[in-house]
Amino acid sequence: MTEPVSKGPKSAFAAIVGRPSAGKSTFLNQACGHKVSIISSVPQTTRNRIRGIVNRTAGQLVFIDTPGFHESDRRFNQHMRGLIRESIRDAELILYMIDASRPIGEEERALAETISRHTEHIPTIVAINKIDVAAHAAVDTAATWITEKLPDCPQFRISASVGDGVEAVVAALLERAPEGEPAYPEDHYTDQPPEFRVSEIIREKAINRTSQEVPHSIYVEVADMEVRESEGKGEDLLWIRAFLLVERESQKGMLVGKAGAKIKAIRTTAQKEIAELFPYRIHLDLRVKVDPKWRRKEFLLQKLVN
Ligand SMILES: Nc1nc2c(ncn2[C@@H]2O[C@H](COP(=O)(O)OP(=O)(O)OP(=O)(O)O)[C@@H](O)[C@H]2O)c(=O)[nH]1
Ligand SMILES: [Mg+2]
Repeated sequence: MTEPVSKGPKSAFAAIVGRPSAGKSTFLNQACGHKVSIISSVPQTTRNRIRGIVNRTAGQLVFIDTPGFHESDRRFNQHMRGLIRESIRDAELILYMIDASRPIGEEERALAETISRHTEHIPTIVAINKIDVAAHAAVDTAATWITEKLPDCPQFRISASVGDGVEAVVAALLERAPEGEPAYPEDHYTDQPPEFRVSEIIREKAINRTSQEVPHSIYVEVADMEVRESEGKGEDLLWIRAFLLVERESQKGMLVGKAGAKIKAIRTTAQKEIAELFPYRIHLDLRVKVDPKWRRKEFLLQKLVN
């Protein structure tokens, strides 16, 4: 007599890896149904490992969104590559995201090589992304190339921003996930502390309004968050004081803008999005400050928390 196949709930940690701007964070937000990770057209938007939780009837996936894999000797980039390697090592599943709208270059080859060293013991799914804008021929080229590099990994053609193929990827990952109890309660979609989510929303709004090297030079520090009771006069207020740190004096003006127009736009759009997270009215006090050393400090802090 054969043993009945057990069909318990699935539970796994899945690392999302890919080059900068491949669409990793966009995928995570689509799969979670919430904005968990910030998005921009600027490469290397994600700087930390962001967890997003996906609950389906078949089970739970905890996705780890990672910074884009970028070959560079700069210490900060080396540090971010370290985060990716650690995420892969700790993961039970890997989702490898390729941007089909860009040619495969050295960086993609280096990443595929890194991933290939893990596929034997970690089930890996490849998502060929941006099929809404990539030429058919480019999608086919990416698919052929990946079949050669990672022959045993199933491939999916998706558009993370439109949502096409996202559920198929989630289902394929869940199929390969081990059985187990969920790591988080089923109504959770992230485990990020509120201060971190607030700082990331502000950073996104600032990145999207600056250009050249400025987006990479921005760091957000939430100095204070405090609920002020309305004493019967409507909704309570969440008062937030935050600083936008830049590395150089010249970058300060670029964030403040003419007559303060830019910082005002950053403040109001961030405030609106923060209001969707909390059951309070929001007051965001946002100031720009120069701190040439934030990168070094962040580097040290990350070493402590990651
Ligand atoms: N047309 C199109 N654009 C996409 C798609 N997915 C993501 N994008 C865009 O690609 C850019 C980068 O997306 P992100 O999700 O921030 O990419 P990422 O891989 O997280 O990037 P890093 O955090 O910098 O590594 C953004 O402008 C997205 O809107 C897609 O399926 N189609
Ligand atoms: Mg990202």
